[in-house]
Amino acid sequence: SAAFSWEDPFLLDDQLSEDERAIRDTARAFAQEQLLPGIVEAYATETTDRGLFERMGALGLLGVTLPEEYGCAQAGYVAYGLVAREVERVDSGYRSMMSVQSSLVMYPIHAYGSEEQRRRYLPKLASGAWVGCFGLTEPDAGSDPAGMTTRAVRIDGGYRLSGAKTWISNAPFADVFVVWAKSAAHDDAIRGFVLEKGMKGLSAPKIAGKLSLRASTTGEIVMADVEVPEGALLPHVSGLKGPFGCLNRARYGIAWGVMGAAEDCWHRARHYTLDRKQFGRPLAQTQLVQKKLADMQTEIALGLQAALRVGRLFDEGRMAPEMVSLIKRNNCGKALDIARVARDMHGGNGIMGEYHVMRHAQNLETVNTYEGTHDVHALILGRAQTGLQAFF
Ligand code: TGC
Ligand code: FAD
Repeated sequence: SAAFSWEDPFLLDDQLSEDERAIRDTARAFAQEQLLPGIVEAYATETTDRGLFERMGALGLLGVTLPEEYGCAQAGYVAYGLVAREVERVDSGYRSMMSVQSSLVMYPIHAYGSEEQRRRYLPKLASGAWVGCFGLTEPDAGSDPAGMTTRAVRIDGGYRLSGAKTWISNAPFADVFVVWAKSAAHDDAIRGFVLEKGMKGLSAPKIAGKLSLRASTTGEIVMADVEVPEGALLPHVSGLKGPFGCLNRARYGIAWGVMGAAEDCWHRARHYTLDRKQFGRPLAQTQLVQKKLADMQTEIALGLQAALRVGRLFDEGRMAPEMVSLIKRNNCGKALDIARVARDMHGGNGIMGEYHVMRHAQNLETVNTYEGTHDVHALILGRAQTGLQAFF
């Protein structure tokens, strides 16, 4: 029989190609060497280093799945997932910055945009010279984006947009805004528009004081009669399937990413309980602690294996959105549980920034909520197996 690898119980590493391992190693070195050293302070002071986008871009970590002709790595979805896992091993906020840029801004410009839009935006987004954001959620339309009130009306030579988006990652320093609006010129269908910083009537105030995801900057997008040219419309998609097509990719990346955060919590809890002695023995030599470590190992091994399977299906063109709901929901829920337990296992030290686990737990509260809450994904899966719509 083979030797058991406690860190990689199902030998996930063996199931990756050489190219996938190389991208994973690049992302890991970047995250550990360039993200980890500053995260405690960035989180405490609620600051985002915008220069991180350029550093990620230089290593080919933005828009990983898109074609080389636009400056991207042209790798598969498994590679994209591996990058998310490495970045989120350090902080969910950094993975958020990367996944919004890749899946929610670059992907729709590539999939739904004109050739002119691709050439104008993708190379600069791939290099990190420009930062993008994605505006779907509104103050009164979160889980139910069909209830959005942002409107586009036709004017001479283009459209006029009015409305407000909220909870938008990267918005306060974004150069490019992919915004979804009901378009009067298209029978009130939801259409995508690409806006640029500096347009008259466009502003993106920061939402300060978050107790979660503090290293990622979040803001509103306010559109006070913003006039855009015809070329701002994403021509090749209409309806909610536009934004959902982007969300399928981002949610998939999150399913990998949260496993990275969970692994960090698990390894730290193992290390801490091996070192720390109470009642004359390492905490790790108690039955309760070993059960917790075994639960963490089990859920992470299963969650990663599931994410890998969906990634392979993605690359084969066989992904169904419900598969993504299943892994987004389950992996986020399990990662959040693991982070809370790891915090507990660190005792009093667990509340300190330098032990990292409480920051992961705080971050995962957001990750469990955005991109479709834990319960919304349950309703998607419930609908798929009963045929009954239970949202309303
Ligand atoms: P429903 O009637 O189910 O569908 C409307 C149209 O959309 C199509 N569709 C999809 N297409 C592709 N992929 C999917 N996953 C799709 N789901 C639905 C569907 O076929 C239909 O097309 P058509 O042509 O027939 O019109 O829509 P509904 O209004 O009943 O919505 C149901 C529900 C609750 C599932 C959906 O609205 C939902 O998923 N809500 C959650 C909202 C959400 O995830 N928001 C995310 C905002 S972005 C964000 O959080 C970024 S954070 C990123 C970060 O910082 O990392
Ligand atoms: P609500 O929809 O009001 O939900 C509140 C509660 O009600 C939840 O528990 C939910 O599960 C539950 N609920 C809702 N409907 C039902 C139902 N039918 N049955 C039972 N329970 C239900 N959005 C973007 O567009 N772009 C971004 O970049 C972005 N970044 C974000 C960054 C952060 C830090 C955060 C916190 C959010 C971000 N979001 C973004 C928004 C995010 O997608 C929404 O917060 C999320 O979709 C939930 O919407 P809501 O907050 O309005 O909650």
